[in-house]
Amino acid sequence: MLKLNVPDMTCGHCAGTVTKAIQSVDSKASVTVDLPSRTVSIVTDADAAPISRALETAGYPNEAA
Ligand SMILES: [Cu+2]
Repeated sequence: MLKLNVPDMTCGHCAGTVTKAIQSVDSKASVTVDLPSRTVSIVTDADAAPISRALETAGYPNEAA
C-alpha cells in the first residue's frame, strides 16, 4: 500500500480529482482519502512514481507519508 501526503487536498471535490488521477494510472486502484489529515492510502500494483506524477499533473503536489 502507498500512503501519500497531499497538502492541497481540502474538500470533497479535491478528493474526487485525486482519486481520478490515481485511477488514470491504475483503474483497479483502491483509493482511500482522509481529508482531515490530507493523506491518501492507495492499494495498487502500480509503481509510486507514476502515481505521484499523475497527482502532480492534476495540481496536487505530494510526498510519501
Ligand atoms: Cu477541494
